[in-house]
Amino acid sequence: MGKINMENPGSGGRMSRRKLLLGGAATAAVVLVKSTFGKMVQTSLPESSLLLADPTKVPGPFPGEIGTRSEFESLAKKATLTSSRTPLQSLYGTITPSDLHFERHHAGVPVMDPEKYELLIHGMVDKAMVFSLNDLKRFPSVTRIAFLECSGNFRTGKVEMSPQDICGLTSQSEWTGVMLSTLLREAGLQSGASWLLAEGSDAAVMTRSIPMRKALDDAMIVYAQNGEAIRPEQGYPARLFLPGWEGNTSIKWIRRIEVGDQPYMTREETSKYTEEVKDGKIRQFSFDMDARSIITFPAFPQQIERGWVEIRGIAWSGRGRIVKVEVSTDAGKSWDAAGLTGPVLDKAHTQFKLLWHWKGQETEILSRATDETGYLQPTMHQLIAARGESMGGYHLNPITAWYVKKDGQVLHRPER
Ligand SMILES: Nc1nc2c(c(=O)[nH]1)N[C@H]1C(S)=C(S)[C@@H](COP(=O)(O)O)O[C@H]1N2
Ligand SMILES: [Mo]
Repeated sequence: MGKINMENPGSGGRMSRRKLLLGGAATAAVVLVKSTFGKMVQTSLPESSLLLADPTKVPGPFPGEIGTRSEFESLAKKATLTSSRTPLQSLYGTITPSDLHFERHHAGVPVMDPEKYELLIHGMVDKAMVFSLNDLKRFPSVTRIAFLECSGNFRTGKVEMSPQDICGLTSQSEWTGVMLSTLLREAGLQSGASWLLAEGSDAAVMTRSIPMRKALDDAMIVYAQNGEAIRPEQGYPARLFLPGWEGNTSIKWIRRIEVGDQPYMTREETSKYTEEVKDGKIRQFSFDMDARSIITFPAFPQQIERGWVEIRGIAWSGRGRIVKVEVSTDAGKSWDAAGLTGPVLDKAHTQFKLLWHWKGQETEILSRATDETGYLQPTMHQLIAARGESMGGYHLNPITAWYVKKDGQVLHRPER
């Protein structure tokens, strides 16, 4: 058992004190509690004897050095070897807690020493330059809230699928960094410079070609996420961030930018991240993430009760602001405009809500988003009609329906 440091009980004292209170033996407990709606429900409590005491009689733990999530909340990213997904159905508002930001790595997360970090900018520039992390932080900083989404963010096929399973490869953060245009101005662009190559320092040495138009518009080199240094999983100590563009182009652990006059045709933009459209044609450099929405409540695995239900969800577009989200509670026969929670930001997850009085009927609920360009989120049927049956797995943003059973159970309705 550790010692309690009375000079600074917050440091290391916390767990020790808890252990003291527990006397070493923690017991799980099952108790009956009255729910808000008057029903008695059985709840099993986590292994913490602090709960067994009357919280008004026994002081709780000292302040700690790092905050914790309630023991009653079980939030988790669903992880495979190559990606992990944000639990959209368990979140409120639009900011993704940093430890729940989705992850997609092609060769794992490198360990990067911020002291040794360097970003090289060379090629068609007046002078090649190397920036340390500290150099990047000395430039005027920019902070913006925006989503980041993988272009492979769509799965379907089973009824037991949550928003996390269907489209958990999108997350939103407040990003801070320096505009890429600031760094390019520093290096001096030569005439004819129209593309650049961005390269990561992971084992995949991920590379993508980026048009100069985007680089000079809203591209950022970000070093902070939600108020702290960017997380290793998100590209610590610095990554490229291209608001609204397919996640793959936002090169993490960025170490090199080469300026040129044509695309570099890297592996990730020829064999991958290119989709079949129609008649043997393929679409390359399909950067923009199309407008999309999903109802995150009610959704699988939630269950609803009769009466008022606040339908909630998120909508987003890589082309600008969301201007409208419509919700149908009768399987698409009629649509109602949902309320948008402001401020409605450019290229950002936007929350929508609609009050619904559910009388216990079996039905389907759906949402569809419209962005400021007038683009309306399509059905799967429309996507297939436009691109053909053999379209690949990228840039799929179909309207997602939830099937509400008579008993209030909510299931995914796979696209037909
Ligand atoms: N260096 C590097 N950058 C990368 C990747 C990678 O594997 N290596 N994955 C890309 C892909 S496919 C996506 S969707 C996003 C994921 O970013 P995140 O893990 O921060 O959510 O990073 C992109 N940038
Ligand atoms: Mo991705």
